[in-house]
Amino acid sequence: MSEVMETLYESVLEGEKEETLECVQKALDEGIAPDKVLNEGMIAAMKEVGQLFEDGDYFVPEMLIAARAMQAGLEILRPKLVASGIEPVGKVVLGTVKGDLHDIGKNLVGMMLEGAGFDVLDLGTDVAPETFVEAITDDVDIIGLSALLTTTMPSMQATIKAIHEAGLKDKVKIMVGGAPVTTEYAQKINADGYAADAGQAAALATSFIE
Ligand code: B1M
Repeated sequence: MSEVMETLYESVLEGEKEETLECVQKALDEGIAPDKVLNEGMIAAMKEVGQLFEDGDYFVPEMLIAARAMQAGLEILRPKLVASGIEPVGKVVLGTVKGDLHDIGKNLVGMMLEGAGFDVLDLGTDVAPETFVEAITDDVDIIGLSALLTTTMPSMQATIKAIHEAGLKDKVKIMVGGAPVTTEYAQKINADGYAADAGQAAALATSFIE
């Protein structure tokens, strides 16, 4: 790994926001591809943050400052990940389900969807099933549900159930994702598809429209 990528990794790991910003910019200036900066510098560091938390070496505050550093760095990457001037191909309503506050992955999914030409309405985190239902207006094609906790995966099921009960299931496609979610779980809760990462989410959404 190049020096700047190593420093980026360490900056996210240690939650050094200013240094993260500098490193992302420097890496791009050095011609390192945005997806490499993202995956090898930042996402890899967040994985280690998760491992340190699991091992009892990091606590919630450390996870939080690492997340803040990553979010800041993502804003520099945003224009590189999001294409401009494309006619919208469809509209996606996106959110992290009820009880869950993790939003970095969801935000990345949103950026990649925008990059693929979708209009994205981001409802944020801790989104109740009825809020998703209310957001399904005539122009909405896809609902994207994100969950990072095993304890909030049932909120995905509750949301899909609420969409069914509102008589809107045939109107929209529903895709789900997030670290603990699997294809099997997606099938079990009657989602239309599962994506393992933000790139796959954009490809899946495009396949729904085609
Ligand atoms: Co939390 N946390 N956290 N956390 N946190 C995890 C998820 C955990 C795995 C850490 C661990 O123990 N190793 C663990 C969950 C265990 C479990 O349920 N199995 C955990 C826990 C336990 C908790 C708390 C309960 C801790 C506590 O309070 N005791 C608490 C819960 C709060 C709540 O939500 N109610 C909590 C809190 C937090 C912070 C707030 C401090 C912070 C979040 C800040 C934020 O998001 N703004 C945080 C963080 C940062 C993490 C880790 C370290 C990193 C998550 C992340 O951003 N990853 C995480 C450990 C880990 O994941 N290894 C952890 C980077 C991101 C790019 O990846 O989100 O997976 P990810 O998104 C990917 C894919 O999953 C996919 O695409 C994305 C991009 O490729 N994807 C989709 C995501 N959504 C998708 C939707 C799609 C398609 C694909 O379609 C719609």
